[in-house]
Amino acid sequence: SESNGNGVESSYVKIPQIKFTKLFINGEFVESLSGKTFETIDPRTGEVIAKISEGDKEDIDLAVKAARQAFDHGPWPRLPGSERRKIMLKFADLIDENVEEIAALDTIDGGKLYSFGKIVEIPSVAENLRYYAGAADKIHGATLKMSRELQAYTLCEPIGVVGHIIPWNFPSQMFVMKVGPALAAGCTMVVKPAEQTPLSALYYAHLAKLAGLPDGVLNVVTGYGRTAGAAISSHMDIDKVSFTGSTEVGRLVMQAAALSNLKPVSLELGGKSPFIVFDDVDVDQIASLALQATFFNKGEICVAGSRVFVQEGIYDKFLIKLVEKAKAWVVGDPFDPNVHQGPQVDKNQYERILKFIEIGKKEGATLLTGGKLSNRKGYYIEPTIFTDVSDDMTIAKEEIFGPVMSVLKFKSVEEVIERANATKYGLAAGIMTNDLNIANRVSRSIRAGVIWINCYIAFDKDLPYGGYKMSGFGRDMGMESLNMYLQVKSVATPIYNSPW
Ligand code: TXE
Repeated sequence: SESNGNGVESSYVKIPQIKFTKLFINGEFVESLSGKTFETIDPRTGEVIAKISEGDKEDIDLAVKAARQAFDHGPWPRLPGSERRKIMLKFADLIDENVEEIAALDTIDGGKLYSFGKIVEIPSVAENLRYYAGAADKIHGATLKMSRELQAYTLCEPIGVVGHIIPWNFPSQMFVMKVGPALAAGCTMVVKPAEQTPLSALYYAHLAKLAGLPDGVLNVVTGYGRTAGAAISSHMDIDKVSFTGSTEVGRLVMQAAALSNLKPVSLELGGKSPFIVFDDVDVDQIASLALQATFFNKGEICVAGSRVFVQEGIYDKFLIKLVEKAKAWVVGDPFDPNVHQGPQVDKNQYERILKFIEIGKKEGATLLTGGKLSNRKGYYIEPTIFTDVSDDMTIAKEEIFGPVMSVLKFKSVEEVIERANATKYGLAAGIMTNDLNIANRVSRSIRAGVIWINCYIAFDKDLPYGGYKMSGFGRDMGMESLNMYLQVKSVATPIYNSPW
């Protein structure tokens, strides 16, 4: 087994040295002003990986000053889009050249599957960046012929200094899906990664500098939410905040924005998405998809399809398949290529999930499989399936953010639409059927930002996603997300003696 010299080991891959542990402000890695650090933990063992600089309000102030200077006087927003594109493409190439190291960082920091990171996730991070690089020179306003006497055009201008507050479940994807469009738009920014997973964000800052990004354009301040995060949402000199995280904190962010400079916010928050299975499906295939929908990334995904509604005609058959497949779902070291599920991100989340499982049992749901800890060190939980769940039980209502599925039986299309919508959230929904009309009808009836028909967690750089209801507002990914970092200016001029 290989160690990083700090006690972090794996028998499958070489663990990289941790090269970046300080704040990245104005193009330099610097200690926090207080000199304080926090520990980032390997959830496979609970051991400390590294001590990371703990940024607070005064570090955010410095980072904002750098970003402000880079926006108000620096070259970045003024460059032709094609010049921004060039630097972003270089940044993407550097990500590709370091895929294994980045994937390993997210695995030790967040317990994420290494092979998925290496083969799918990190390469797609580079691709997402290229997608927005390609947009950088195609940002246009419109020409308006308003009347005989007035002509106008619109300019799409970068919104200014952006604050990105990101969560720990997809440290790399979240980073690029916020930073990519903001860079293309010509914004400058301060990123606060989640305290659980700061390693890859600092690594990206280093690569951005290597790619030639001017100083001050991208700043990364690691630290806690209630200090560094809160300083971003209440900052008077930040022009927009983009937040992904819990609904509870989303509310705080919006409140702080309102009470400070009324900066616009976009919020991507929690979910409790329905995964609806109609009688006509291939039971074996859709049971596998249901497992992915709930247990992918250990259930730590905002769009998890954790309310599995199954139509009564196939209900019994479907349950048997689900349990059979859940028992074959391998929990273990996320570096092991045969493992399906690694440890939960940290002790807090782990205990929170176990508490939900206890509540499920207490409220009378039947635990079909899982529910116990796997007997290894670290924050591992087995894939857990509950039946006899009623819509008003806690486990059917609250986002668990762990590998816990509730299976619910339904009879008719009308009934399942009503029950699927009976939630405060509206992030995603899955509709499994071969009946085109049912698929179309249900897609239009569900109040959620993403509908997947006969697939689930099917993301693409070109597919915008975001919430309805208390899952938030604004759209990440796709060209939609570019609009969050632009503002429209109208310029009007009179025309004298216009011929027409
Ligand atoms: O989230 P937080 P937590 C949900 C999920 C999970 C629960 C709690 O249900 O179990 O939230 O997770 C920063 N001002 N999601 O507590 O606190 C924080 O430092 C400004 C869903 O980890 O919302 C981190 O960078 N920022 C979700 C980010 O907010 C603050 C992904 C998210 O952390 C802050 C994560 C404050 N006062 C959790 N307090 C999704 N939608 O995918 C914290 N932060």
